[in-house]
Amino acid sequence: SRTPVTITITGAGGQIGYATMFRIASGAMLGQDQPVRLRLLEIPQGMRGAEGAALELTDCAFPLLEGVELSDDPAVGFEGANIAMLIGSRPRTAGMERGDLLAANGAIFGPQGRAIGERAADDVRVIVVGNPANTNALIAQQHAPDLPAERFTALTRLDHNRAVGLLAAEVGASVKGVDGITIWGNHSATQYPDLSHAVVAAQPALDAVDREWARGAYIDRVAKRGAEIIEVRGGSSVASAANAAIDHVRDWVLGTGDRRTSAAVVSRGEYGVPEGLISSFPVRSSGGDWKIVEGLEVDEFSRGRIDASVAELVAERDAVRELGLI
Ligand code: NAX
Repeated sequence: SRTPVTITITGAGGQIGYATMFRIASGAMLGQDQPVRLRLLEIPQGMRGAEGAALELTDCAFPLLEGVELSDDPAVGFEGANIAMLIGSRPRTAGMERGDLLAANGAIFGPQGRAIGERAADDVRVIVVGNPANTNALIAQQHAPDLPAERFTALTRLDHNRAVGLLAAEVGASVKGVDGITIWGNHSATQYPDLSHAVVAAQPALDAVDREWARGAYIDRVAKRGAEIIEVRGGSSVASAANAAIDHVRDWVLGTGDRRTSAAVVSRGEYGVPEGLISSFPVRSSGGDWKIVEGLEVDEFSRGRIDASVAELVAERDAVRELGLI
């Protein structure tokens, strides 16, 4: 039988952590023939929640689950990790300045990145979900200089899946017939969901929908979907966020085939995005590596939207540099 894969989940006592671990243990992420070991990493205040979830994991008697360990010490939690899902963070709360937010997250993602660099398995793959996700991923990556930078990614798959779902609904088509959407830039309100190269129901998306909608209301709806969920549901996106994180890791490890998706990965200068930034791009995965899809035509409208979101990432990077966090 196959060697178990070790998966570390931070923020395991929180909502998204809870919604993620049962699906991983059931085989939804790495497949029905792949045993898994879970490491649940929390801070002391979150340990009871993680302990409770671990009791429920026992009660599911998942055949693929080879073990569950809990810790509030990153050096223990990342030991031997093949996959690290960094969900716990310090999100922005009312009245918080950007500098405070970045400093609080630097104190989390710096030490976690260092622990990953020192303790995790050589093949470790990291996905950051906790916001501000792109910049938190950059901070972690900068603290693990011995690992290839490409192993650090951030989640924009939720934005991507939202963009797919909303396009399919607009056309009255199946999501199976949607491909070629790109989320560009930052996982924030400046993100750019781009239909320029998308297809839906076997035709170019921009022919299937009103162009003004595609480049106006649609972009706003995708970018503000998180706020819409909070307003309607009375709470933030949880199951859909967990689902997107699982999709990201599954596609990274098992491959996308010919289909395209979106992920925030390290730039080598593609599409004019400054080298080293962790920015969302059109991607495919094969052989366990994300590859940015190059050569897509970028028109003037798209150029402006991409540049605006990338400028925000540059400002976040400069701010964490000034704070001495990277
Ligand atoms: P919760 O507040 O329910 O859970 C967060 C958990 O993280 C808590 O149990 C907390 O104790 C733990 N934690 C905090 N610091 C930690 C540390 N240093 N080490 C380990 N654990 C730590 O939040 P939840 O709803 O689960 O959301 C988690 C994060 O996902 C938030 O930052 C949120 O903003 C972010 N999101 C990111 C999305 C994305 O698409 N990239 C979408 C969904 C979500 O908004």
